[in-house]
Amino acid sequence: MRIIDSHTEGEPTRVIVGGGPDLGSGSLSERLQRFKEEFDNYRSAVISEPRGSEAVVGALLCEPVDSSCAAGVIFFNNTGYLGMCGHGAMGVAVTLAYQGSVELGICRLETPVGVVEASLLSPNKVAIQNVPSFRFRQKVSLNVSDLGTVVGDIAWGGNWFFLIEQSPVALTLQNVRPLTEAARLIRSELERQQITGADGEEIDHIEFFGPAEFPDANSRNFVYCPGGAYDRSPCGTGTSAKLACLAADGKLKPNEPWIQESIIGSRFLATYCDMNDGHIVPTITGNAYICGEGQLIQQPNDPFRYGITV
Ligand code: PYC
Repeated sequence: MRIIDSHTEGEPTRVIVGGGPDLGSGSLSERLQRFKEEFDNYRSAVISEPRGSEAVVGALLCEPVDSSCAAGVIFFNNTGYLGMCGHGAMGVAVTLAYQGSVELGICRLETPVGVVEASLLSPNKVAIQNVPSFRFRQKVSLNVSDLGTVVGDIAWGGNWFFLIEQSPVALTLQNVRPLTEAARLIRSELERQQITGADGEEIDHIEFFGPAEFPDANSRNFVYCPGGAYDRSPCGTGTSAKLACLAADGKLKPNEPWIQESIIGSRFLATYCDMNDGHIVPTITGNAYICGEGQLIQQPNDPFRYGITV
């Protein structure tokens, strides 16, 4: 498989640009289903050690159904598949530009949860117009053993998030382990109580907020991803879910900028348009950089050619 690696505000994306599985035709959701059922070992080979790491999000490029799109994209990680991925969409746009497949300007990407519009503002700076986002439930109270009562909102930003305004642990990089453990406990409690997103969908991202370190940013976050890794970037879909909550609370107006800082101090600039139907359309801007290019090799006698999996 031929790959191009990038990072968006510190969070890695590995795009399969050649030699990936042939998922045939059909909608992106149908092809995602085929990926899951028939080719999951490609996912683990690309993401799991020894070729990848838990922090990497993979992106398989495929033919779009919508001919206005530059590419179809299926995102995946160390545990499964993602409907959308904001930092990953920025990584894909920058990768396509690096390859010479698209020029600066608008590049539409078709994902299993809808079309996102990437504006390449420079070879590294990308603004993503995300899928419509919304808050589903407000102030859900959870009693979590070892943590006590935590209160959070449930929102969709292309993935399902449980967003906690007051982080139970101080938001410093040194605290990544206790932050990860607190988020893991909250996710398990949501699962135990069968608290879900709309249509019973699993809430697989947990997001904590607190004060920003830098005075010009609005907030700092910590985002726990489905496979247990934390997002090094402020998380595009997580920032979209945050905007949906701020909009629903009347705390942020349409087009008003929101600077979301990540746990490593990198940042996204976010704004939204109100669809006046309970949904908003977020635009998230960040920077992605190419950091590697190459070929993944799977020798037939390598016992870990499909990665080290649990
Ligand atoms: O940027 O949306 C995002 C994302 C999801 C998981 C990791 N990053």
